[in-house]
Amino acid sequence: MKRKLFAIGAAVALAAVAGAPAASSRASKKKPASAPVVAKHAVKISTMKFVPDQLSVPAGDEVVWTNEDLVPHTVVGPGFASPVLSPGQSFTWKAEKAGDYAYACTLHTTMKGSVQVQ
Ligand SMILES: [Cu+2]
Repeated sequence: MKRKLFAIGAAVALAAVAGAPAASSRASKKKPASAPVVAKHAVKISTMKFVPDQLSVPAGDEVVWTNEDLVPHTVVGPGFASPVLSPGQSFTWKAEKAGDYAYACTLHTTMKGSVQVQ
């Protein structure tokens, strides 16, 4: 009787050992812990317009404006201001705080857009 109990105990111990490598290999298949991936949202500047001119993004994401027009533009809003963007240049803003951010091009004041940060 004592011997039988020992055998059951050994089997449980073996099962535990056998389970350990499987668990660790599963864990090692996970992506390494690193900084959270920041999503980027693209706005193109084309034919004197921001496209899209309205955007809604979660807080923490980035908005990237790229000047695909033939003339320079800027992107200026509350808390952010790009330099003058020549054609082909881009400007990235990290949307850290929730709120509505209306922005414009200071070179062409009819060019307006907004980003809603949630
Ligand atoms: Cu402009």
